[in-house]
Amino acid sequence: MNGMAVNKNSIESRRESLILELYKVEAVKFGNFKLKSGIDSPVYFDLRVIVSYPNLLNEVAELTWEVAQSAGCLYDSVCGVPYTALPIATCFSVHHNVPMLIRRKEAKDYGTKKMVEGHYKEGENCLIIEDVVTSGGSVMETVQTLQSISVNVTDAVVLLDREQGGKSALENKGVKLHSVCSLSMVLEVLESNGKLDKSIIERTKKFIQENRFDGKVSDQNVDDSKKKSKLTVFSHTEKMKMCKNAVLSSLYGIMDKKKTNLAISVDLTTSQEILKLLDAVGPYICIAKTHVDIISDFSQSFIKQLTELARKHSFLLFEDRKFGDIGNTVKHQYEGGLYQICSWADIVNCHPVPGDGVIQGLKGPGLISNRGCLIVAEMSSSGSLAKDEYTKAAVSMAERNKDFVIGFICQSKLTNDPDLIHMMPGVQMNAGGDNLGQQYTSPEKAIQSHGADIIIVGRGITKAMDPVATAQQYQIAGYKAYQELL
Ligand code: 5BU
Repeated sequence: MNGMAVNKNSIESRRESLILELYKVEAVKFGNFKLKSGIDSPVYFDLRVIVSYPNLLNEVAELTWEVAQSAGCLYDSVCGVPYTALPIATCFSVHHNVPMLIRRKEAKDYGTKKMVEGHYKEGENCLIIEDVVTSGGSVMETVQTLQSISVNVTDAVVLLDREQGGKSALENKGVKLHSVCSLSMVLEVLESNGKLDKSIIERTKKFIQENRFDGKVSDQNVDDSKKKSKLTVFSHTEKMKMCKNAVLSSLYGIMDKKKTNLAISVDLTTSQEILKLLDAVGPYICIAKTHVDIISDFSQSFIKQLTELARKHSFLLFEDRKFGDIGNTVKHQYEGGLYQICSWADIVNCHPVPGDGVIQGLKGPGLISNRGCLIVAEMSSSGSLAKDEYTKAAVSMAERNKDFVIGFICQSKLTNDPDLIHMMPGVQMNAGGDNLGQQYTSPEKAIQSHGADIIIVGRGITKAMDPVATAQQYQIAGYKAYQELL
């Protein structure tokens, strides 16, 4: 059996470096994530990525071994919980000459129908290795499989204990859980190294307290899916700090400072009407959305005045151009022609229908000028073809291009990723639509039921008797709906 003394101090300092490294490679992320259990969590561990960093994987395996040694665990073999912990267990096994067992998730449906691969002796003791423990359910599944072939389990080592009750739940079943780090340790290290804001720390701690499994081992895929917690919603300030894109971060900053999630769609057809209205509603909006190709007297002088207003009132400019051609064409349409959109619009949008080329075409000039792009993933108009698989493909396209894509024009919440924002058109206080297919949702529903971060309102304001007072009403309604979610 294995066992050897280990220097505890060296583990402490290596733990800290390990946490910083895991944060750096985004194996630890803060945002809004749906767990397998259906619970929305402010923190997510994706330890699958460590296989891309051999030194890090090695260090994880070494610390796992050292924790097992300092806890005095005695074992004849080691078994990783499939799949993320398999490479950790493999390194552990190879470096310390400990035989490994592999647990199959499903028995082979041919041949030997084995649940466990590798040679073992009845009555031997196996050490379980896991990446993250929440309720302890996955560790317990592996324990039960091993017990079914008469292999004993007394100890398990986990890289990260989320401290949601898994440790005591496993102890109730006779399995001692030892961890390389705990979630509190992760928060402490990231806070003391200036990586996380106090509010994120507090929110995460609150989440852990409110989502404990209280000593019951359960399979998260089954039991826990029934006990969904309240949706964890991040404030604009928190999102501003979490998101990596500069355009998005400045947008969240504006939303927070001006207390608005209102984008006006200023679909008027003369320069003067647009400039006059924007000067008046400027204090209530975070974005002015334009269709410059409907302006009858478009000129570069209009653009100069528009950008001055944006600066004066602190709002972003979004040209709703909906690029939808091959990369080479959209590149010219974006940077050249009459409108030279890239030179002044902070945000543009595109249809995903041409494939990634449309993003690649826009990205060249866009990134040079620090711009952001939204993908039209869903539309507000009746009979829209942008749904189901098309919308899913739009989300993947955004995820692949997060250096330039900052979110979606959509009608529903498509992701919890703080780097991707949801902007929803088709919003009016009066339900219904127009006679050309537009369909309206109220500001409250857009934010609270459809998951919009930003409401886009056009004629609800521009055609109102008093557009300025109405814009303020939309600002208040939209912001109140958001605050109620917090
Ligand atoms: P409305 O007046 O609030 O209906 O104007 C909505 C604006 O949003 C208008 O400029 C449309 O071109 C734009 N829009 C939309 O209404 N629905 C969509 O799905 C998309 C854009 Br994409």
